[in-house]
Amino acid sequence: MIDLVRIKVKAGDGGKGCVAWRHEKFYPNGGPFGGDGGKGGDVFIEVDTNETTLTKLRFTKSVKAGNGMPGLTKKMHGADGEDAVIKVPPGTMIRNAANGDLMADLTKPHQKVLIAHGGKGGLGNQHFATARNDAPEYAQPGEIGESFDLQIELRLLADAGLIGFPSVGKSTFLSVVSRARPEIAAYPFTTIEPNIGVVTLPDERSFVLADMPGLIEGAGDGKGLGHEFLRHIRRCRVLIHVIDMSGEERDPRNDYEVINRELSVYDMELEKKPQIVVANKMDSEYAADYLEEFRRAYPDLKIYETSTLMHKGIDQVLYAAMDEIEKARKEAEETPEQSEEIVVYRYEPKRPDFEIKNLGNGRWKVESEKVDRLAEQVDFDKDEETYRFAVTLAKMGIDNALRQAGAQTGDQVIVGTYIMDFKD
Ligand SMILES: Nc1nc2c(ncn2[C@@H]2O[C@H](COP(=O)(O)OP(=O)(O)OP(=O)(O)O)[C@@H](O)[C@H]2O)c(=O)[nH]1
Ligand SMILES: [Mg+2]
Repeated sequence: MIDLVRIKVKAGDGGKGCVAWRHEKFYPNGGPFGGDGGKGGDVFIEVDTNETTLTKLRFTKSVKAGNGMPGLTKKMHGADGEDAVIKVPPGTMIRNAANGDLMADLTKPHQKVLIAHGGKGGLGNQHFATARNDAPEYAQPGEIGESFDLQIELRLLADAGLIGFPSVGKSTFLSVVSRARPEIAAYPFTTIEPNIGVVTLPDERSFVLADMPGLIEGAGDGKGLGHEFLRHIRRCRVLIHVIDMSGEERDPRNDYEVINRELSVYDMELEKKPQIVVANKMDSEYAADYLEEFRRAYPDLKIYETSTLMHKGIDQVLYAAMDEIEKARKEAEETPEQSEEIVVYRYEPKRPDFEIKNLGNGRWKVESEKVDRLAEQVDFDKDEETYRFAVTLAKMGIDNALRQAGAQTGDQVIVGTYIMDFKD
């Protein structure tokens, strides 16, 4: 089962550099004094082990980091924009929705990746004084922060697994506590593949629960549906061991011991997993008697009585499971597994920064989000700003591209809403 959400993220833009002059008592015509703009905030994604599903993100349409503030006079830096952090459960994969590229694969507690870089702040005019020009009217615009459409996906792994012999009521349990609709029937091996549901407690804590196909004697050696799904059980933090107390077809004590033996035959580690023991079908005629006998056999065992059919005793089981899961999550956080490899991919934009369109009759258009945004910040009435802008375009390779496309001196080039003359 895969949980999937889409979110737009936008890192903050850098603040504009400041154009200012020193005007002080002893420096009546002081030099350029404009400070730099602040850096735009970054967007991070961080693993939070308290999360198990993407439910909280389902209604988040977009996440935006703060913009950098413009530079100030007296060479003062504008404030940096605030970072934004999106919390996700471990096991979350982040893709660029535009092309499906994997940007990050988050598996470890507290793992944090920078997904969209904030723009650098623009330099103030103090940086642009030269021998020939000691009064530069120019300060840099801030860089635009990166933005992406993200596809966030999570393969749900069960926190808790329902185990027990066939027909003890595992699937019924799952159907009562979640929106999962597994098949339920009076014959054994109804469940062939685990079903998964998200359980949300009245206090809003939640975990992922799976029912399992019924285990039988010899399952650990591959009998019945055997190994196939004992593998799934290994990933659960907690096992809910369901026992049929009706005594109609089964012997509860024998069942309890056989299942535990099969777990340890398959994998010694399974035996150590926290187990919540559930005496089910307590609505049946002789269940109380069987339970009494069972308790006598295991006086120290905590046993939860339920009737999944009558929806009785269920909440206590869920709270107990939740507590164990939280304990296990904390432990996993303190002793992270070393075996799994961390894979982090950093996204490299592949799209060219601009495209040249020939409109005919000596007219050309530069199509580029980056250039459009830059152009928005340029005051074209100021020669110096216009000149700097032209230099930036040349540095981006736009002049060359125009030349290669066949532009000639005197042609018109449309950039954003501005028209420039092309000079070869
Ligand atoms: N009397 C009684 N019957 C129950 C209770 N819970 C489940 N049953 C019945 O037991 C039968 C088996 O239930 P399932 O939930 O399919 O059992 P399962 O453990 O998932 O079985 P497999 O998938 O075959 O391993 C069904 O006929 C249920 O109606 C209960 O609390 N009381
Ligand atoms: Mg079942």
